[in-house]
Amino acid sequence: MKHKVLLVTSNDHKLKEFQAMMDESMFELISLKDVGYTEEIIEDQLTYHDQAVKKVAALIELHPELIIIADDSGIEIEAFEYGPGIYSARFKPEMTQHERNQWICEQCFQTKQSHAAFVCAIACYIKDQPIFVTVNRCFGYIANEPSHDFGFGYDPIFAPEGYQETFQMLPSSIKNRISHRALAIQALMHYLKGVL
Ligand code: ITT
Repeated sequence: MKHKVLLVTSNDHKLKEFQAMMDESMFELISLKDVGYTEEIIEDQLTYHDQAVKKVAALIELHPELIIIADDSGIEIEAFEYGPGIYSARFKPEMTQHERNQWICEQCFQTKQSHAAFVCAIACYIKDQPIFVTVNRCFGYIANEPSHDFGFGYDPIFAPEGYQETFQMLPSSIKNRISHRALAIQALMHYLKGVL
């Protein structure tokens, strides 16, 4: 029998990546839409860890029998003293994602401070277990210019260590093997297979 896993996210790109990386033979991934949850979960925590736990905790009382997971992620960039980090979803809100990406590239190029890391925390609730959390980083650098004006968030400007191409240009099979989220999902799978 497959275990139902509720993913607490309103980000369709994240949902797609989880769908591609979770072991389908063991788990059936369901989304907030599937359980009809539409409330906004305020992002006011100071760490990826605590924010991921907060997202999971918002759903526990409603669905105590489900496995519940959430992702809190962001990008850390040398030119911004390793911000915006936990504020990545709300960084420079007056700009479109494309303008923001272009501007970040310019700042990194001008200051020659282009080291960066993508970060992903995943929290997981299973009834009668302590909440599991893993926080993983994928290191790399900011490209001199965005690879395209579309894609998932900061993917058009981040190239992982050892690659010339950005995550947006690389095949998803590579991103899904080496990314911050891939590393966190690998740790999650290890935990789930051990505890179930
Ligand atoms: P949920 O909270 O509903 O899951 P969100 O988009 O608000 O969705 P976060 O608060 O975790 O998610 O914000 C993380 C932001 O960092 C996200 O909106 C993207 O802009 C960026 N981000 C995280 N992972 C990324 C990835 O793999 N590729 C590109 N951008 C990413």
